[in-house]
Amino acid sequence: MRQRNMSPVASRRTRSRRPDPTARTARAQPPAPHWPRAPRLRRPFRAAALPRRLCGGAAMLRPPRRLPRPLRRATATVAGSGHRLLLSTPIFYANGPPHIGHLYSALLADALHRYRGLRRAGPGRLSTGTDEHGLKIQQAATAAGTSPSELCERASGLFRQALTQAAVSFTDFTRTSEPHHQQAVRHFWGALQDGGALYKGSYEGWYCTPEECFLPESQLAERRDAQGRLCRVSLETGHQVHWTKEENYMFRLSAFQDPLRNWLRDNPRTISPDPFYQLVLHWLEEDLPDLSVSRERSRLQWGIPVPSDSTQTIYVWVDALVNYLSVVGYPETHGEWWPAAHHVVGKDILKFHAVYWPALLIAAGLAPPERIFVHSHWTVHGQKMSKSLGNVIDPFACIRQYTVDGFRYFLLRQGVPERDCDYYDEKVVKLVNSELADALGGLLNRSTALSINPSNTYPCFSQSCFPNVLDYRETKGMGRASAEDYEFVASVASLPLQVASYFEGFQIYKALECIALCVRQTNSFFQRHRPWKLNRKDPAEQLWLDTIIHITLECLRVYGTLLQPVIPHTADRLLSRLGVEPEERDLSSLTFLPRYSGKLCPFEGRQLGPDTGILFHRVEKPRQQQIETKKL
Ligand code: ME8
Repeated sequence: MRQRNMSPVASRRTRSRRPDPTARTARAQPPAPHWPRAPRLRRPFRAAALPRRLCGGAAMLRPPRRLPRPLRRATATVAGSGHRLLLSTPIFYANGPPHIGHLYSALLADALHRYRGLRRAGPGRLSTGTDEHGLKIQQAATAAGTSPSELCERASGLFRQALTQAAVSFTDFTRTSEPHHQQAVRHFWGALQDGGALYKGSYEGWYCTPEECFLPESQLAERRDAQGRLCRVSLETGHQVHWTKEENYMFRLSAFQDPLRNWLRDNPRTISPDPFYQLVLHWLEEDLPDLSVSRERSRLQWGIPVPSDSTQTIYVWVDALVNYLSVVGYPETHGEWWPAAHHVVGKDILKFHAVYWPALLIAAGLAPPERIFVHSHWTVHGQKMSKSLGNVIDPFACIRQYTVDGFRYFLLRQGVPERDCDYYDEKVVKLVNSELADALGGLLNRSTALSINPSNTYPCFSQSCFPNVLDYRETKGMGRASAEDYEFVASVASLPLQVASYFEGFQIYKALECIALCVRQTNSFFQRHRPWKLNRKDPAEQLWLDTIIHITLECLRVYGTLLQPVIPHTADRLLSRLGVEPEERDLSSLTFLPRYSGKLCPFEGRQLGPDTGILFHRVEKPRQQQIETKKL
């Protein structure tokens, strides 16, 4: 994993403390077991506790003067019912076109944002954008024979277009070249300076331009370049590094080691999944050198000048991170949103978000973000995606080939945040065809076929066929449902809570896995009872037939509702076919099979929506392997 670091200018020994495993969130008991074998549930989201001390252990260096009072407010603005929440994607470097890795980050954030909408959890924003300053962009523009601003204009447009085509429901798109963002960065710099968190120092180290950071010796290797000369490269990415020596402004990062540790120990769910939380704690056990936060303007012109020192340009990472504040109106109106922010980031930029960003925020008198969701990377046929290998996968081509929903489903169902995932076309075709076209589409098709449901209505559920029992092993002689049927409806009944718990823990792929399993079980249920063989003229058979279809449509309603954050268009078609009105599609309307417990079912007897044909068409592999087609 790429561990970016700054200069070894100031470092100090730290005490080694292991995290207290008992501090983890306790698990709550499940609700009353109305259905047999309900799964155990996680406790709902808990308010973040306050950091115990703000600048503990910072005695060696001058700690920031201004105390971060808003930290105390952090507890009051937690995401939950009725609260505001800012969800964010990283802002993407505008030095090249988007690829599926970028899209994956954005889709994860989009699914969380849409899911929150389903919960009617309160006002929410989804921010994204482009990171347009820095040496990397400056050099890319020179190489392309264009100006940085023109390059950024084109790249930013492509990112916006890719996200829009992929149905990412972003509410804000920040370009760091925009005046309002630059104003926010200048203000933020002023807050750091006022708080005593900056000093000017001579600085030297190995700089990696593609990663826009300095790397310590431990993260370097030696390699021969094209001319056979020995050169230093980043161990992780293989990019060449260059020795850089200049006068820079330094940020007293080392003064924040204890505050950061305390913040994370007190808020163990801040970073998900857990292995990344452990990794950050581990980083905080090691030396935390101060951070160079400016570059000489003579080397880097494409960036925001340091206020009151026109010989220096603000470090691109400080500039970029402040997008999370500028988007919510910093320095004027951010208090309405901040710190209710959840950042989705790739593992490559975890240190920037979980160490540097919170430290910068505290130093500027603000609270750290509430949560950081981390994901791993997509590789292609086992290799890292890179322009030089020519294996970059173009999201535009994938959407064309597999449809928006097909490709969204693939990335979110197959992407596992904890580990890298490998992309190849056969995998997309197989997954999307089996789970969306065959299993889900087939189920809708079979259960709404005119041959078994000629009235095209949501039929009635009969309790005499499927009696409400406390223990299904005692149903002998009662009704027509088997033990397997009881187990199956129990698993569908528990699905919304399982999905909620997986979304909460940033395991969207697991939520989709559970849904896919239930869809398979519903197909088996339908197949097992062969409703097409039942004699509609026999009133008893008709009751059972109606009950089978009712249960199947209820299952489909649950799947359609829960799949909205991932496959919004297909879910919309599915719910429309079932006659579910737009206002009946949120989670509060998701009581599964209410008639089983003797409650009213608003859908019973209702006319189904019009048949608009196949729910999801099978997809095919492209003739040639997908390679990047969009160019800047
Ligand atoms: O790092 N697989 O921008 P970026 C999965 N501008 N996700 C990937 C990926 C891959 N192969 N490659 C990239 C930057 N990503 C900075 C961010 S935020 C204040 C500044 C995802 O364009 C991953 O989330 O290099 C990565 O962090 C993000 O794209 C942005 O990458």
